[in-house]
Amino acid sequence: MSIHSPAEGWFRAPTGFERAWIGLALTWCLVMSIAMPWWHFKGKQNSTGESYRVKPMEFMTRVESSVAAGKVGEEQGIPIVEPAPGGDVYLLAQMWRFYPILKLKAGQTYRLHVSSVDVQHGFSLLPMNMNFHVLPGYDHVLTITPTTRGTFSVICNEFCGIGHHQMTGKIIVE
Ligand SMILES: [Cu+2]
Repeated sequence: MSIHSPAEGWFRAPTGFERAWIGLALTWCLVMSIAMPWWHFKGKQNSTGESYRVKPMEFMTRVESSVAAGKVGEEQGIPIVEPAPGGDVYLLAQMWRFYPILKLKAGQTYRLHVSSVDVQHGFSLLPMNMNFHVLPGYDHVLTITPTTRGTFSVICNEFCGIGHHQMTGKIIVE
């Protein structure tokens, strides 16, 4: 609380550069306020927020049956799964790995289900700029259409314990 009120006529309207900067900042605030919701609907990398409750062991069962149905190979003990184009794809995050390795076809659309069986993990697809939370108890469905062929790394970007730095996965697009 101030003891004295400011003298009459203390206010001085901004002029010159100060006025220009306030104008620029205000304009940018408006641009960002419009851009954020616009990008949410327009940006193809955004999740639609489709998710379902699932018990971790139930999700594990679905992952195992997708592996049994679409296994085409193995790499360092981790199965490589080639799911039917247009179908459901399952990716499990678990301390400290992503399971299995996925082999997808460019131009085909898939429903990628991601979930965790233990703690919170992160799904970060490199070198694309895609980041999603992977939470136990939630089956997060990402509708994806790979367009670029190659091998992509999936890394966990949510600190999940001692082996966090080793938690990587792989998606192959042909
Ligand atoms: Cu992690």
